[in-house]
Amino acid sequence: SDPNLVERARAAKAALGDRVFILGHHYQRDEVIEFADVTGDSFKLARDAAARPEAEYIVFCGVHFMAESADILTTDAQQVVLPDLAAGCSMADMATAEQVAECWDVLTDAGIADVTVPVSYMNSSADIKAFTGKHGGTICTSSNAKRALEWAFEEGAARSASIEAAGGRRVGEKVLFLPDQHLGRNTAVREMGLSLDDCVLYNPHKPNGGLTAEQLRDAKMILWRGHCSVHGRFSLDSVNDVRERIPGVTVLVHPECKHEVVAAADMVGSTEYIIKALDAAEPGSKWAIGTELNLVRRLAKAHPDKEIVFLDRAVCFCSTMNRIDLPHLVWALESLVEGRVPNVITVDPETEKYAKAALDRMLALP
Ligand code: CIZ
Ligand code: SF4
Repeated sequence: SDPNLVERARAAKAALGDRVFILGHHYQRDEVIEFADVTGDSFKLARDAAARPEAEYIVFCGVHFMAESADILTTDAQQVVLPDLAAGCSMADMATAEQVAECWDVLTDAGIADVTVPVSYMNSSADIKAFTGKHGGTICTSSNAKRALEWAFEEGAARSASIEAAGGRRVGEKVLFLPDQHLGRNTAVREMGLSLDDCVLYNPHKPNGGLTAEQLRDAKMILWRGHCSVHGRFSLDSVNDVRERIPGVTVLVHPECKHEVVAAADMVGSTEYIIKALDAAEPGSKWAIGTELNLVRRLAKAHPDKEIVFLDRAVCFCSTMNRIDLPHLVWALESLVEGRVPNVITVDPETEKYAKAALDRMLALP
């Protein structure tokens, strides 16, 4: 990268000292990661930011929903800066507050809202987290999705039992999983022993989600029709192809991948899990990794004694993550040095209150 920009970033960071704390998501470019005080997945970063109350400015090198979570978990005095406001997340954008409110009306009409517990993936807007908190649900990450689902089904069963005790008709408990259908389906089927038929797909672009009231009543998992445009691109062909190219390869994928990809892989886990697995891997071992390309390339560089390849032949960056580049970071830092706070991400107090309730529920999971 441009040595002049590297120099300017260094100078601005030094001028700000402890007043600024720079967070770098694992999927960020190397030129940005170089300036991060900590790296991590979205949840770890939000917690790291909360552990630095003395930092006035949190510069979040990641995407919009992550900056929102950092704002929710940090003090009111701290300001969260997103170096490019166009750094959104296509998955988070697939569930809007209006669509989710409409879905809840559909579940209410089908007579199942009372026994449905929402579980929302960290990769969702603050509005969706607030919806989840309002309806007594929880947030989950790709590391604790199983525990979140176990809790939610127990919670739903308790709600169902109390309706029955009050003389109502018994309806089986359900989870509404937002917004990533793949994480929801993979966790339900791989880790909870549910079948694919226990899951239905709610399509927010169709009347009643494209489902009949009967389908909704019979379902155990109601999956929102959202997905990650990056992880969703890996296919069964990518897995078969890499096994042919590299005999003995271990295929390790993120649970945001499609069910058939996860079913064909050898190992499945979050970004933090992937990083740890490669740290622990034997020298000479061969790996094909199904997650974002910046991270895979960085891991390949960090482990020259292992053969680490990207799962697909085509390149597959997260285009919105990549919007945060060195020029944007320099601009944000130099603005702060000049006393202007650019691109502040704030969540309104009402939304924050309910979103925090859902996040706290996750933190209290057994
Ligand atoms: O796919 C993503 O954006 C991930 C894994 C985010 C995160 O860190 O939770
Ligand atoms: Fe969103 Fe996928 Fe990009 Fe993550 S990798 S920020 S889920 S689009």
